[in-house]
This record gives sequence, C-alpha cells and structure tokens, in this order.
Amino acid sequence: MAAKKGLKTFTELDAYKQLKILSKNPLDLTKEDVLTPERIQNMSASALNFQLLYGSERVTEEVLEALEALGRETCAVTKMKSCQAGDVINKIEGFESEDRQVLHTAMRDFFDHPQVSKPALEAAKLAKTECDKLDDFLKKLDDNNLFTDLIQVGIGGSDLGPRALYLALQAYKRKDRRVHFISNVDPDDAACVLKDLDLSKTAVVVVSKSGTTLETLTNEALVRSYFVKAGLDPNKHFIAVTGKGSPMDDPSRYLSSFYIWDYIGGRYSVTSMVGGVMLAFGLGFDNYYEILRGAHAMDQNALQTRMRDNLPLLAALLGIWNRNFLGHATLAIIPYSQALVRFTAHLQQCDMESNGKHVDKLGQLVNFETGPIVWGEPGTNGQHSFYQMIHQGTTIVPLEFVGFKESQYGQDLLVQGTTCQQKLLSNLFAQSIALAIGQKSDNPNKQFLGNRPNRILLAEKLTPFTMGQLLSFYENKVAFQGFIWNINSFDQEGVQLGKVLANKILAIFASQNSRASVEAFPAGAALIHALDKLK
Ligand code: G6Q
Repeated sequence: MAAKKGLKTFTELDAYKQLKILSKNPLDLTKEDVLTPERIQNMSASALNFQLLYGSERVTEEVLEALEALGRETCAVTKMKSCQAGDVINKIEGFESEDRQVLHTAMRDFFDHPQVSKPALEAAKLAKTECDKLDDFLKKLDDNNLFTDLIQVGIGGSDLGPRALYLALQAYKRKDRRVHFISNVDPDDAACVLKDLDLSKTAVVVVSKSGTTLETLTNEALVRSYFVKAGLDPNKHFIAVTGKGSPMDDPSRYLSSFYIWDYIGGRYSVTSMVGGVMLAFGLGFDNYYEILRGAHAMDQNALQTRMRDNLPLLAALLGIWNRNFLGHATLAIIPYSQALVRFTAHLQQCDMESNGKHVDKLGQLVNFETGPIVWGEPGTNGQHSFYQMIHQGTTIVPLEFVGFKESQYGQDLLVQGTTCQQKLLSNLFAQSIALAIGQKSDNPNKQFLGNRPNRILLAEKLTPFTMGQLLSFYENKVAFQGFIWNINSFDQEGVQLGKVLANKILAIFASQNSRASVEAFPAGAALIHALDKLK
C-alpha cells in the first residue's frame, strides 16, 4: 500500500517494523519464572482509582517501549487532544463522508477544567444548558409526583450504553422509580414491557438523534397507541431526545424536548441527554452528575503523554500488539461483576462499529487488521460456559477482565472462611494466571497450552463515578486504536446497505407484492415467498 500525501501508513511505520520483528519471538508466559510476583507488580499502571495489571500479556519491556514508540509515531495523544478540542476529525479525506467534530467529551467537560478551545467550550456550554433544563424538568416531576416509571425507546447507540449503565447502577437507583427499555422493532419487545405497567404513571422518553430511525419511530407509534387505548394523551407523557431540526424536533408533541448535536456519535452518546434523561430519572440527578464527573476525569487521563500514565492508551496499545502482531482476531471483555451484565454488549458496539473498518482516513484500503471481534459475558458465569474453548480451543482469545475490590451492596456472607466477593475475585485472578501459564500434563486432554494473553482492570467499587471512568476508559481506548491505525472511528457506513435493502423489502410487503416492488428487489421477494410455505 503506497503512502498518499507523504504520510506513512500503519505498516510503513518504524515502530510497526520493530514490533513485527519482536513478534517473531513473543514472550512465553508458560516458562517457569516468567509470571513472577515482581512481574505482576511491575507490569501494572494506576490512574484515578483504577489499576491495570498487564503482567499476563505477552509483552517484554522491549515490546512496551516499541508500543510506546508506536503511540508517539502516530501522534496518538496529539490526536486525542485535537479530538477533545473540537477539530473536525470525523471525515475521510478526498471522498464524500461525514465531516464533523467529535465532541462527546464536551458533554462532561464543564466541571473543574473547562476546555480551553472555543468549539469545545461552546459545546460544553450547550451541554450544561441541557443538563440544567433536565434538572428543572425532573424537579417539576418530583414536585408533582407525576411518574413512577419511564420507558426509554431507542436503538443502537440510543439504547445499549444507557441501558448498560442503568443496569450497572441498580444499587444506586431511586427506590420510587423504575426504568424500562424498548429497542427492537419486534412487537413483542413493546408488548412484554407494557403488559405490567400503569400507563397513567408512566413517561416515555423517545431517543433518536436522527429522528428517522425505523425501529424507534415505529415503536414510538406503537407505544403511543397503547396510551390512546388507555384513554391517555401521549403528548403529556412523551419526552423527546433528538437532534435540533430533526423530524422529531416538534415540541408540540412532547411534554419536553432535549437536544443533542451532530458532533456526538450515537455509540458515544451515553453521557449526553441520550442517556441523561433516563439515568437522571432512574438514579437521581446527582448520580448522573457523578457519572459525568467520572467520565471527565478519565478523559483528562487520556491526555497524559506517557503511555504508562495514560490507561486508555496503554490498553489500546496492548490490544494492538495482540491484534496486529500476535494475530488474534477476537477480544473477550469479561467483567467479574454482575452489575456489568450488559456493558460488554455496549462495548461490542462501541468497538466494532468504530473500528470495524476497511479503509483508512485517506480512503485507502488497509493492508492490516483493524478492530477485533468483541464479545463477552460476566464471570464467573462464563467459566461454566465458554471458558473450555478459551483454555483449550484452537483459537486464542485475548481477554480483558474487569473486577472490583468491593461489592456494590456490601451484603455478603462468610461461607467456609471466605466471602462471596473473595470467591469472585479468586476466580478472576485464578483465570488470569491459568490462561497465561497453562498446565503441563502427560495426558494431552488435561494439558493447557497457556499463553492466552489477558489483562485485568481493577477498581475499588462500581459507583456512579467509577462507572463514568470505566465508560470513558473504553471510549478513549477505542478512539486511540483508531488514531493509531489512522482509520475513522466515528462513522458507520457499514450499517447503511442493510437499511436500504430492508426498505425495499418493506415496499414489497406494503404493496402486497406489486410487480414494480418485486422487480426492484427479486431476491428480497424470494425470501418473503418463503413465509408462504410456513404452516
Ligand atoms: C451509533 C450508530 C447507531 C445509532 C442508532 C440509532 O453510533 O450511529 O447505533 O445510534 O442507529 O440512531 P438514532 O439515535 O438516530 O435513532
């Protein structure tokens, strides 16, 4: 791949070449005296209230230096600064593309260190205005004791992250409030949520940045119809979160409308009003603010120059070592925390939609691997399910574990001398070591080859503040990988084709197989035809 405009592509970088040489002989973690207590201690980085332990990655000091050099050579931290300052970085040079700033960090940048750049300052001011408006609105709801329940209707970025955080922070929720989610256009999703609700005490927040998403608009119409059937006026129950000027920007149809801007990508929108209305309703406004404070603190950490001071950068580079140099195609993110039950699903979108790209920022096809397949479930449950493959399967799966010293509720019991929390942590630590060092045996079926790279992210307790930091840690890690690969982590052209074809199939359904609609998409018509054969 020839470099365009004098810029080196990823594989032409000096650090890439150095890492390529080093990767021919990666560290063997299964050897005696490799995973020593000293290594575990030395290969750890801390920032804020997190510790990242990476002794069980296949890296030596030499590899770490080369990774740091890769970060420098690709100006990763400078690019992060430029992103947070509001430069237009969401674009592909020379081709028709999105052409926007990327300013989700400004949604939480109105605390101690307001951004100095003018665009970021403006964005932070607008965000603060929406927060204040939300605070007022919620106070009015409180004063009039209007609603006990809230349904968030939205999909993709307007659902996954907000839902993951709400579920993660149940220990902090308001006892008098409940939140529900409808995302799928499958009518059973809405039916199941609505069947047990007293609609007279229920508000609905419809979240769609574009105001055009098929699933969300359909679900809004469906849920409105339930209110009408119950003799209620939906306009007195429905709240909108959308982009200014979108088709949903019609305050006459809503009890209140909140706004987001085109510089906030859907999957990066949790801390904006997209997550804000629901999180502040369900957890209380102060807890929502704590999430913002935490996220802002980690955004600041992402500006640190040294790799070992900058946790998201360090994790990004370790991921790149596994992906591009050790050749691992997937990444399992396993929280040893039941509260994070949907967090990996959010990270799956955040990572795969951002970095599942095949062209670089100059529109050139890349000649290296980009984002990995991201998946996972909480531990210890995963241990009783897919860990067999992770330990002894033929595909090596690097892992990122997340764990907490304390539980959220603090309700625990000593059983046979240890608490539940200690049992949870023992399993996390044991898995990390077992995967790294493996086990020799004369019985091949009882042999563990080891050298399964993994790292552990540890914090004291999953509070709203910690949750904000964790969210930002991953958002920034994903962005760093995109900066280093020089791909655009902020667009999502790959989701368009399916949407276009789904609309052609809808036209066949809507016109009851009109000739024109069938001829416009014969393969789609053939699939519809399969429905006729069902008994
Ligand atoms: C995220 C994507 C996508 C988006 C949904 C919902 O980055 O753009 O998941 O969030 O398609 O979009 P709307 O909020 O516009 O309905």
